[in-house]
Amino acid sequence: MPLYLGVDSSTQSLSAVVIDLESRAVVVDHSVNFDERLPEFGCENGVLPSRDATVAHSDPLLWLAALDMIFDDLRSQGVDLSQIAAVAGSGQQHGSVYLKANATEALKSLNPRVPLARQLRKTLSRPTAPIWMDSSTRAQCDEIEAALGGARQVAELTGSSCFERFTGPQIRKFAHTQKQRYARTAKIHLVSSFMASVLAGKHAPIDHGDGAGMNLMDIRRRAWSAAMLKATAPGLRGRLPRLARSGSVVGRISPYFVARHGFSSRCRAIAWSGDNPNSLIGVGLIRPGKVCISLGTSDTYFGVMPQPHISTEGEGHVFGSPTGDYMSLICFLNGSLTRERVKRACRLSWDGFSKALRRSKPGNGGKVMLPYFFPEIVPNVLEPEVRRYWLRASDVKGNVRGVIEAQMASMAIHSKWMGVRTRTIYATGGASANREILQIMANMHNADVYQFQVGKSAALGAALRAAHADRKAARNEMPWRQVVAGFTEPIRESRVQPHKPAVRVYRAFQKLYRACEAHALRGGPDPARARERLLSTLG
Ligand code: ADP
Ligand code: XUL
Repeated sequence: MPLYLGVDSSTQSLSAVVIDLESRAVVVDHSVNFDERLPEFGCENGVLPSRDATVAHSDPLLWLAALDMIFDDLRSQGVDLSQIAAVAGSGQQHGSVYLKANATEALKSLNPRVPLARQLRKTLSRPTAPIWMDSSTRAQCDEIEAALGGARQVAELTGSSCFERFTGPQIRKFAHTQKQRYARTAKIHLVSSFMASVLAGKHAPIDHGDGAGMNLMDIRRRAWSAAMLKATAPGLRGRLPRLARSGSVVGRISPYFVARHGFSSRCRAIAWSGDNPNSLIGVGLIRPGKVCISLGTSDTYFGVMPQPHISTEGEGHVFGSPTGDYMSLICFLNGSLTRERVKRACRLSWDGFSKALRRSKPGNGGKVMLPYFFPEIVPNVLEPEVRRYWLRASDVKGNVRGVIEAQMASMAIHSKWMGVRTRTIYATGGASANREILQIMANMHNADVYQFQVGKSAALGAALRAAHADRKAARNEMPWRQVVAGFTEPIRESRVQPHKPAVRVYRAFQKLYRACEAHALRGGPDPARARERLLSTLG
């Protein structure tokens, strides 16, 4: 029976999920953690050290080394890679890889006796890749928006106003500050299209899902926008790959993977997409109605939309969905790494963290944290600073509850523009294993929350995309609902229901949180009155 492989190149790890479509079984679920397995690349949590807190780059060679490593791992676990009919993938969104003209030939003639990282090193025109955590391009965002007539115009055209981490502003910064390297750049890939190019042995397209995260694609026409390219950098058109549907077949897998890792030469290489569009499929969101919250390195809140519905206040994005619809998404940078900071400062294990949540009460006795350990995307905070209201830094339970209530309140507040009345939330990503966190999510959103068997929704979504695309290419297309059936149902018994008294407390808490946010970020009035009102609901 044919197997399908989904690979997810994320911030902290590379994951692989292999599925058997016939028996609806996940046969492999495996990850390579960058810091643990490839420390020689000098990254921390998958990011290169930087003196400037707004700069976040990673090493494309690290991702290549992880790709060779994960296939070695799978074979040593007895997985027969020759049974894989098609492979698709998922990349952390927005990150970009800069290649010289010699990349075309190098990709075509990969030598199976030499590791990928070693032979592709010479093709990089820029040794590092800016990733989604980078917030160093505010000036470029302002310049691009000004050229287009304002942030709203850019949002209407591309699905998002200019965001610092988006690829267009990143390219503009590179083109202006490193002119010679830009001149030597022949092709600019996203993480997704770069990894797909390596697997296919030729330049792969950028799909509409990930292309929408660049501030370069016309979201309705799904084509490069001439106005955006012009406002971004000179000579950009020729440096970008073509755009394509997310189910496009790039070609057969490169002979490198056949000779070195035992793939079949018939294996199809499918276009990759961003991690969030892949996760949408991995949690079975093929129709509007439900939302998913992914608690990974970033926390994301997303759902399907038949038509683009755009946030004009800069709170979120519209991307293409792999089904051909659209998806709306909000990304919070202070996700897992921020929870880890609090956990570490309080010297707790995850069990201890959960215990602290169980032993403290909704509303946190009126203590509030604004958890900007890192620059934040929504709301926009460029200079990281943790703000505490009526909360001492030494209060363990208060800080643990403070960070989670802040993250959940921020999601509830900043997702209002989507206009979705959320009754069911699908939770995924590493921290979705934590039921105490999910209880706060359920209470804050007044919604049922469900967990999934496979926490790696992006890699699973990629495997399902591979299956869908392969069947279509073989003129044996299967509808999406049939492709995802049996893989993406949440665990029924995992339902976390909202507690009504806590839901009431959180209505007042959200007002207090909003007031603290306005006070800290916009010089708004003292939030003491909002706190009084919360304390009166706490009784
Ligand atoms: P990525 O975005 O890199 O794919 P994952 O979705 O794999 O990340 O999530 C990894 C994160 O999950 C880790 O950084 C860790 O903070 C978090 N995590 C793992 N177990 C728990 C837990 N029990 N409670 C809270 N967070 C957890
Ligand atoms: C989405 C975003 C992150 C990355 C990394 O816009 O920036 O979710 O995709 O996971």
